[in-house]
Amino acid sequence: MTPRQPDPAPGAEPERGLVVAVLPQGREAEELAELRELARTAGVEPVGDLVQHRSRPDPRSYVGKGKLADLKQAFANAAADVLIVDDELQPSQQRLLENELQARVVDRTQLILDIFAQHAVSAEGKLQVELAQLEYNLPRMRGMWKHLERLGGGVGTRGPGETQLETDRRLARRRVSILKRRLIELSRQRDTRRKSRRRSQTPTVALAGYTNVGKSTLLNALTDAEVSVENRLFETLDPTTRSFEHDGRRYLLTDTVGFIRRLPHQLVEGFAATLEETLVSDLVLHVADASVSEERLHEMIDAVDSVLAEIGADELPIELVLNKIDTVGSLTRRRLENRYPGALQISAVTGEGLDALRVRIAQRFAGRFELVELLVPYEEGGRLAELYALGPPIELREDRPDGVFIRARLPEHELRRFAPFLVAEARRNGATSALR
Ligand SMILES: Nc1nc2c(ncn2[C@@H]2O[C@H](COP(=O)(O)OP(=O)(O)OP(=O)(O)O)[C@@H](O)[C@H]2O)c(=O)[nH]1
Ligand SMILES: [Mg+2]
Repeated sequence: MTPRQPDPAPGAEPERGLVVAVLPQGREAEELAELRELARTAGVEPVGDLVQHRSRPDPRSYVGKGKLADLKQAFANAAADVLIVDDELQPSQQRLLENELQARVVDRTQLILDIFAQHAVSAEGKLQVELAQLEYNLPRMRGMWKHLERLGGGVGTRGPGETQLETDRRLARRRVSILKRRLIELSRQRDTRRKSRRRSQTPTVALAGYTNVGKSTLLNALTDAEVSVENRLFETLDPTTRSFEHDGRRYLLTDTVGFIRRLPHQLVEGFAATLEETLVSDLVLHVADASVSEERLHEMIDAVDSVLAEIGADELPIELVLNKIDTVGSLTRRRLENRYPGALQISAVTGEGLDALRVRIAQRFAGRFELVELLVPYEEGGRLAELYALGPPIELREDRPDGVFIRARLPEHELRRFAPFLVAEARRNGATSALR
């Protein structure tokens, strides 16, 4: 696991980190801002930075050979303890940099994995992080035993270090398969819970979006949830589902883990089960942060779209919601309106636009249910039980001389089953569904 100690005790000096990025020209301001934010969230104070403009990192030393001297100088000048690198390093690049600087080098993936490790709360979240960490560490284990390898020496013999390395690798691989099995088991249990939710026909909405855009704040604002909200990255890792009512109908709303550009693949894999929560929803609210620059906003929206595509959620109906609209003026609002026509502008903090959002969600589902009036004769009591088992919102029930009169919203595909009892098709709910 990672050697760094996160979240220093109050009063203790946080570690000092120099951040370094290899980038094409013109992108550094925002790229570095995000990397600094990641460092801070992980408990490292960014005390300096260095950017090299290149089309791609140097395969040996990440920054170019010539730039290495500048890097050492900057590291010393900033009195840094640790180097934070914007990309995932090859194990050999990491070793070379560590040797050059005589200090620890943490790459972007490790940084994100660390943050996830600090924030994992549920047993499942912890397993997912452990799995991702093991998958990150497996190809990097060789370095850990270097000092022992030297003891073995000799041509054709394996040093004790190598043996130990093999043992460790085997143990790690075994642990990986145990973790995978457990996660599959947990995912199955989740599946069962989900199925029972499906049976109840309650429409499910997932909140997806870049990290720190306000998904949890929105969940809290729309439901009575008390999910933790923090101005830092990856506050939420575990999906939380709560319900809210609008116009007599119940909806389920699920908060999910935030995305980030270049999400480490170990995490996409490890968190697949959690991300599945998004996949099985009926509607995805893609929450974006309107308080950042338009370029950054666009980039974040793109990053989320590509993760959604990666997990196969891009075929679901998606509704873009621009949050934190309280932080921008009328000019920006109009510009955003032009750029993202139809996207609701809301503030989870002030409550602005939340009524419109509830209406929008309801409209999305309107066509899936139909308001009907049924008269079920008393001798057909079994059918009445079936009806109740569907759990539809029942607006009226009256015992009449010739049977039980029911006014309810039925899922469209169940209508035929109850057709014989239809009294009259009640007024349709207006809006046609965008879901079909
Ligand atoms: N001004 C303003 N701030 C907001 C709004 N919504 C959320 N925030 C702030 O944005 C920060 C992040 O909010 P969260 O709800 O934790 O964001 P999240 O998307 O759940 O973040 P992760 O769980 O880390 O992915 C907090 O400091 C919130 O107070 C909003 O509408 N307006
Ligand atoms: Mg959150």
